[in-house]
Amino acid sequence: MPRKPITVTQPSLPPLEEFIPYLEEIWESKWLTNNGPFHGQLEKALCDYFGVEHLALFANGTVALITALQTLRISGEVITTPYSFVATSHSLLWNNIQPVFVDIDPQRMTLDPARIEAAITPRTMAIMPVHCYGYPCDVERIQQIADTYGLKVIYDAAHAFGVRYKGESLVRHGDLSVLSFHATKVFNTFEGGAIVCPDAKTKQRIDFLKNFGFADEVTVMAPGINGKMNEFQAALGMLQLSKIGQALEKRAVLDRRYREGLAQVRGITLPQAPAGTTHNHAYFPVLVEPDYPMRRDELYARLRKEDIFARRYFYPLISDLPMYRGLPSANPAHLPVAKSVSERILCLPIYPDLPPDEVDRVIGIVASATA
Ligand code: T4K
Repeated sequence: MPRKPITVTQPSLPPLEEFIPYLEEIWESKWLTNNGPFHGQLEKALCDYFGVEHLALFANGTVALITALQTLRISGEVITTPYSFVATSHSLLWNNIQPVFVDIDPQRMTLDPARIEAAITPRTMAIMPVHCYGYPCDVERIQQIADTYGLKVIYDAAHAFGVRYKGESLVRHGDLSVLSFHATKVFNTFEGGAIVCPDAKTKQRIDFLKNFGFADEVTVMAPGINGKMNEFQAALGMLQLSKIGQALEKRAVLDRRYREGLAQVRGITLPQAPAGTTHNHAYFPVLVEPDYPMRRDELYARLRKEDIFARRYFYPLISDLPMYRGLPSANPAHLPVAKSVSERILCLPIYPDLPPDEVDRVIGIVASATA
């Protein structure tokens, strides 16, 4: 039988027969969206899972990011990282906010707190850091800076489902924390997302904003958007959540296998989450260094030839894209770490159903170049 291509990620799905009763319930009730029963159940279950009091579900992570900025009435400038998926910065442009790019820390690959203060201007209203690959940002130092300058912090926690840092869920940090439940994520509802928020009043504002701004049948309090999660997504989320422990454990096993197999390969650096992190192994990033016998893009192409679709998350940098590169903060001279990491990064395949012998095959190909 021909081998199946190996992609960088692949969604976890429950056995179909286990989802049928959920579908029957939806069909029976004919309640399909707009704050239905599964929506309520999933909000509650995720609050319990994260140990938070308030969370609002969304149709996807990008609309959640856009709405998070609206929730806190952010305008002017927002400090953010160029080393992320485009949705992070796009959410700023959709709100007419100017992104101000600041370089990343070479170990964490997240916004470097040492460089934030120099980027603050009278127009700065917030910081939008990203827990890239589920590696926690330096949340303490970022909060200190925000407190000193009176800035809000909105975390893009799209990669951070299930990550714990210093004993608590990472999504508890910041004024708001935004998750993605896209098919490629650790926890998926096909498409989906959420905002974690601190109090009932903020949650109410978010709920209005994600439903066109409706406060009641006749009152529209703001030009809100349609960001609602539907009942199909929420029901799937309930079933997925019951399996998340096993999925995270399988990822951890594969991560260990990669680390053991690649530890001695010359020119391959294996980044890891900072001390104090219980990681989710959402991605398996490696850095292809100058002493590796081929360049990153050659290794990428070599793997593709073998039907192994590793990805260059995140290359190119957001700040190099046409809609951002004219910004003063996008000057590559100010972003040397992000630039260098984006030129060396390669994310190898990792997902719960990835067979261990396929991990060994990937390791073998990566190692063979140095043989
Ligand atoms: N912030 C950050 C930091 C993010 O990374 C993202 C999304 C967001 C915000 C926005 O959240 P959402 O609005 O998406 O909820 C993918 C995802 O589309 C995107 O959600 C994700 N980040 C980004 C890192 O990766 P692509 O363009 O690389 O996806 P794609 O379609 O090439 O998929 C990657 C591989 O996954 C495929 O080669 C095969 C596999 N796959 C994919 C899908 C969609 C499957 O096996 N099944 C599938 O259904 O962006």
